[in-house]
Amino acid sequence: TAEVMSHVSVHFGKALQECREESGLTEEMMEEFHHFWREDFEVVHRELGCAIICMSTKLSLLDDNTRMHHDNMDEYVKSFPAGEVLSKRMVEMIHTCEKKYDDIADDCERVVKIAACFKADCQAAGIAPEMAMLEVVMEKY
Ligand code: M21
Repeated sequence: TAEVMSHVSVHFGKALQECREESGLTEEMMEEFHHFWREDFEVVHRELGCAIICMSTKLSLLDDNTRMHHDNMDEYVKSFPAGEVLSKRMVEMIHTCEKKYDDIADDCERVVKIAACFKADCQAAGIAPEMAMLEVVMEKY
């Protein structure tokens, strides 16, 4: 499942190039998207939230309220090898985090909190991809 997560992350991360400028996410804040999973990377910058919104929008993963589009996210994850073992769980995990921060009005601020919550929950569940896994998968996309 960490393996599937690494495919999703690497593919999703490709969209960062197109979203750097409009999100204001500098290389200093985040060099490459897969660094998201590094143990020492802190998911804190509001700009990272803006970038995730921009990237998710390009992949049609958000609804009009800037919340996850459940069906599209499920289909997106299923489009990767063995994606069906992760899709439902991932939608649930993200939704659990969304509910925790639903009162934050600023979309970028809310989404970076959701992303940090999602990362922590993945680590706790043992399904966070390891850096070595990500490096290997990066060669495939
Ligand atoms: C998609 C693969 C890896 C990624 C990391 C960031 C995931 C953050 C989830 C937030 C989704 C947006 C929720 C909006 O309410």
